[in-house]
Amino acid sequence: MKREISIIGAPMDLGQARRGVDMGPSAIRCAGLSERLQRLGYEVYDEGDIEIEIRERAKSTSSTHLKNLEAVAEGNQRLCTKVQEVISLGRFPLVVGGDHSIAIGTLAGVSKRAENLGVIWYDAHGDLNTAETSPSGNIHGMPLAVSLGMGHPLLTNIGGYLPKVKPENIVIIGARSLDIGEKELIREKGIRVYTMHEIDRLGMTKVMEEAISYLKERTDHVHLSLDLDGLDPKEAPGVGTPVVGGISYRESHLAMEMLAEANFITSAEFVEINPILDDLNRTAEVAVALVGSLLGENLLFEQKNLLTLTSS
Ligand code: HAR
Ligand code: MN
Ligand code: MN
Ligand code: MN
Repeated sequence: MKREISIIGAPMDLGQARRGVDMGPSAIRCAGLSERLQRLGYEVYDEGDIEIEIRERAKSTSSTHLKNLEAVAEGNQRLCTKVQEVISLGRFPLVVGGDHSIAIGTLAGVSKRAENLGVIWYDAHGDLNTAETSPSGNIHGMPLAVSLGMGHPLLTNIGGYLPKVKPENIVIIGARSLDIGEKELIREKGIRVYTMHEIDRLGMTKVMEEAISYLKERTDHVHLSLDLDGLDPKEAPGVGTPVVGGISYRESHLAMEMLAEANFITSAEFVEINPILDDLNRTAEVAVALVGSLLGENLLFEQKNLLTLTSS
């Protein structure tokens, strides 16, 4: 039984405009990520950071309003390759960011082995914009659309195939800021979304029960993409695009613990941690605590609930 995890840092800040999110991988390491996982009994390999161009050299060269398009695409291709390498070694890929545009590379890397990749998108946003619908030109608002095969070919073709995920295999949790084009796409494609309304109404327990059984029925691997802005900014302030009225710290732990119990997550990423917008290193600490819960930490049964991590 493999219990090996590879941490991959993706210090990407080119998918959005604010400085500092490229320091996310460092912040999350400072918050004790490896140690936390080692204490749980995993074999942890820190793969270091993939190379990302610095902002000062990354301006788009082609005629597009997508910011830093080529540099975002190159970084994501490298991330895709690294994720595939880790998977081929039988290890669980845990990607830490970096802005959410890195999900393009992560999903390209993890979906290759899957017939039916499932994706849990834990986020205040849908990240379902295309070049046509994006209000900002920020690629971190687009990775889920790109993974559906919609968007600029430099992004959709990463990994050499498309699409990476089918709309019916996606569950979005925590949405409370969706653009008009994103809402249209959700309706048109029939993407399952639990907005804050459903979380308030049903409670996180029911939301997670439904999400888990929905994905268990139709997918063979499940990736968790957790944007820290899915949480309420009172509890996770170090993010570039905070939206009030978010998921609580406790609800998020519950969600992660239920995923650990379901034992079906085969890759994960934690993104949008920006230490220069943070209250000390609080948001990275929240991320590390959530990773712990996701990977089986439980106060009473610490060693009993480890994911089997039977991948490939
Ligand atoms: N929807 C907006 C846009 O496309 C905002 C995206 C916000 N950013 C994120 N993604 N953090 O989850 O620009
Ligand atoms: Mn940078
Ligand atoms: Mn996001
Ligand atoms: Mn977000």
